[in-house]
Amino acid sequence: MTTVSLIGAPTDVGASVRGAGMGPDALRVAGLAEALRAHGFQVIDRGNLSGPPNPWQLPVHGIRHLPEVTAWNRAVFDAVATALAMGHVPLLMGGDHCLAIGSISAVARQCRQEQKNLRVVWLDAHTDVNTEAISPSGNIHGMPVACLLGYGPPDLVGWSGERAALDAGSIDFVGIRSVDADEKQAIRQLGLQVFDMRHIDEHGMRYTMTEVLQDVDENTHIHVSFDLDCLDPIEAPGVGTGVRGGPTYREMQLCMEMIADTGRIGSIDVVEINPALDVRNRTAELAVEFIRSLFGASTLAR
Ligand code: B3U
Ligand code: MN
Ligand code: MN
Repeated sequence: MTTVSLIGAPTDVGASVRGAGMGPDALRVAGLAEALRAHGFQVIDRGNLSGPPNPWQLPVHGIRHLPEVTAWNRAVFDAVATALAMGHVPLLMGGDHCLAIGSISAVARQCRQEQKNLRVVWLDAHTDVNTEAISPSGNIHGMPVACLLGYGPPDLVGWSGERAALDAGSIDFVGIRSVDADEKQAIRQLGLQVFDMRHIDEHGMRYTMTEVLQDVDENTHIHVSFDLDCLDPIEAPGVGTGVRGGPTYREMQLCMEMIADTGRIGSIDVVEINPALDVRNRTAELAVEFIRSLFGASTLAR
């Protein structure tokens, strides 16, 4: 039986808006563990990690809160690595998206040890591929992909054991509609695979996900990094940096169901839920529905 390890990281040190630190409890209140248990999984809630408070300071050399972000990611890296070593599926409950640095670095290290192919599916309105040199804000939740590709402050690079935890070909972005000017150039230079909203409008979510998942085989570990601002803010108002024009509820359900159909989901981040901006915990409840689908709970399944 698959065991899912829930890991709470209650912090917003990488974000532009306060509030994402309440995400783990919002997911608990929305019934995440119960939903997965009802679907036949063993679920262990590891509680919340601890780390430094948010000092709410201005950027230093183009980057905000580097020591705090580093400390939180260290805790996440260790917790995710422990869960993976036990054969569990770690589900990181953020927290803001800077935490994907620790989580995906641990996943990449484990995949290398097990000689598995890692495929990261980055569901987001943003590509998060800024560096301290080009970020317009200095917020590290806009930089995790760059750090994972080997570009970023030395403190946040190389945790997987290699300079780059990921190569550009092993990450696919879905739902993108907000990219900064210099980020666009970085995307082109790196050759990243970005399935933006225009692509989804023109080809549909079904075809898009067929492209994303085309080279998944029995030796693939899929990591889903799910930023709730991927969804249209009409559906998911509880996020700090919502952007109009995202996937609908139905499109996101299909995206999750198609990932589930591969049977290769190995680890997940659920980040950027901001209960301070939400309406009656709707965004956390939505996240729980989508995670159920990601674990295979489509309407007529089983
Ligand atoms: N690209 C902008 C905004 C942003 C990125 N990720 C989020 N917002 N959530 C930045 O600050 O890097
Ligand atoms: Mn993000
Ligand atoms: Mn985002």
